[in-house]
Amino acid sequence: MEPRESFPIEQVDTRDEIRLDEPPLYRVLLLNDDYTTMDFVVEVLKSVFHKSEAEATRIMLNVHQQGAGLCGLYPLEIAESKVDAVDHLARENGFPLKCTMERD
Ligand code: TYC
Repeated sequence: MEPRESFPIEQVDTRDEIRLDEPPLYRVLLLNDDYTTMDFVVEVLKSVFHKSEAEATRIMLNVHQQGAGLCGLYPLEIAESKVDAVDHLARENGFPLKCTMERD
């Protein structure tokens, strides 16, 4: 191991930083389909992801056009609960809407 130079008090050595205090984040994505109504997707984005009407509409249209779209970045358990909430709402309302998550 190379000895390290010392740093003045106001500087921080971040060369080997291990972010113990920051949990990994997960991207929660909505997937497009041909049957779920646009209004329902906007309602889901507002109620589950706390988006404004304008932002929810923007995300919904992006998913509709691109096939999938980002709803947000969350720690594991919050991401899982969002995916579950979308699943339950979709089933309850008879829509095939799918929501997935992946490590950021
Ligand atoms: N493609 C759907 C329609 O034309 C709308 C839609 C948008 C569905 C986003 C799912 O995640 C979705 N009614």
